[in-house]
Amino acid sequence: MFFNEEFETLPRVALEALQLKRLQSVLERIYSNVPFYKETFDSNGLKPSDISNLEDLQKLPFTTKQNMRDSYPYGLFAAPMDEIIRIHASSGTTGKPTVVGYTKKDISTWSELMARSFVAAGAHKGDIIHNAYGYGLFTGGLGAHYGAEQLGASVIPISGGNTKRQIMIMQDFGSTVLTCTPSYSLFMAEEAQAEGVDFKKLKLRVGIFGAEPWSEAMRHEIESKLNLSAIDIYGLSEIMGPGVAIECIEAKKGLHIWEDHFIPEIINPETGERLPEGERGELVITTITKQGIPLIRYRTRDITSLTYEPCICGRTHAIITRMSGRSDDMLIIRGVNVFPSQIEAILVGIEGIEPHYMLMIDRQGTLDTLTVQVEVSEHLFSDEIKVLQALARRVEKEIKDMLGVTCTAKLVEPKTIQRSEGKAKRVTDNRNLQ
Ligand code: DLL
Repeated sequence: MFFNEEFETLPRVALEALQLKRLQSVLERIYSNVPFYKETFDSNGLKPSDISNLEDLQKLPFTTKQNMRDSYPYGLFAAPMDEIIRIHASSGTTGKPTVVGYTKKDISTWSELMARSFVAAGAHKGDIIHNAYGYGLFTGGLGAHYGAEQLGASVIPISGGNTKRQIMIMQDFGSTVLTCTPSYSLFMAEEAQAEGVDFKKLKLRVGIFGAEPWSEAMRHEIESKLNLSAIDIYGLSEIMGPGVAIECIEAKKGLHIWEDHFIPEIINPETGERLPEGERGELVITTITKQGIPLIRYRTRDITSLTYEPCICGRTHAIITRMSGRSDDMLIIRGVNVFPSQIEAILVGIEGIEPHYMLMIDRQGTLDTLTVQVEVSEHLFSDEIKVLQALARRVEKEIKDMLGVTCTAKLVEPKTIQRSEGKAKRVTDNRNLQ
């Protein structure tokens, strides 16, 4: 089953011809509309017309999250603000988020690609889609919502949280498709069990899970606990949001990336060189239809591999394998993206503690937990316990307020956190997601 059969099954030659045409047009557009790209082209002695085939894409420099940060908030937009109808944002490496804007056409493309993704995952018109991705600046909620409507399914815009109510609604409303992060689905299963609700009696048939790394082992656990078929969905706000790539239910082996809108490449994250088909490296994506904020060779930092082998589902679009990590230090804790540098920036601003810290991430049951160990200043350490407790609560509150992540702060004696002689190791991740 397809949502847009013609485009999802375009023969390779036609697909590549379409990519080139769209690439050339987006290059012209950004050269005239985005000063950052004009300068990048000019300083490399390039003109959009120098790109005469898809291989030439490699002549162009990468775009990074840092470039987006430098042009905060709207500097990379290629459309005037009166054509931008939606703004989303995700965590940047410091306190400032990465901002993206969508024109009307961008929202309609995104809706179509999400609708395609739903169909690839085995959903259809008539399904009741229980959308527990968060609604807000995060792209998960609204992305899945618009796609579900485009498909013509009934969408329940429940968003995240209030798990008991989620389970009641799933039961009473007869939800057939669940969309949320994989870890949240397992938490739901646990809560349901505690409430005496048997997932086997629910109507759920398919779960579409993404926004954080998960493993094959976790897929099996989810499938057996929730009694549904679990599908991996990938995306990132900078490129669009959810629905950049999705597994098909027929093969469930890797994710089709919608190549009529995105050109994927895999590079060696150290050298930037393009890697051959099948080799693992960092995924780089060029958007070829976006109007609001087109990005050329955007470094996703996600590690995967790419193959063009035909798939039994009939889709001709390339397949990326399950993400196996990141080439930077971004952590995803309960679906929230966090950079250690953001936590550091908060700690540095709090009187009475030192900027020596260690982040410990564990998985208790199905939920991620974050513990921030941080050293107290000498002059405070001998102070009464009440003062220290108040300080710990302040650290927790500031991290929650600024980053949206719940953590436990553990204050430790001065000079007890190991100092490093090279690259500091500030994170211990015990979740074992591979
Ligand atoms: O997480 C978009 C999304 C929403 C995708 C709902 C899927 C479902 P960001 O908040 O910008 O956007 O985070 C993007 O999350 O670069 C990956 O590191 C990670 N990520 C997303 N999907 C997957 C996945 C949304 N299926 C970052 N497997 C990306 C592993 C994923 N990591």
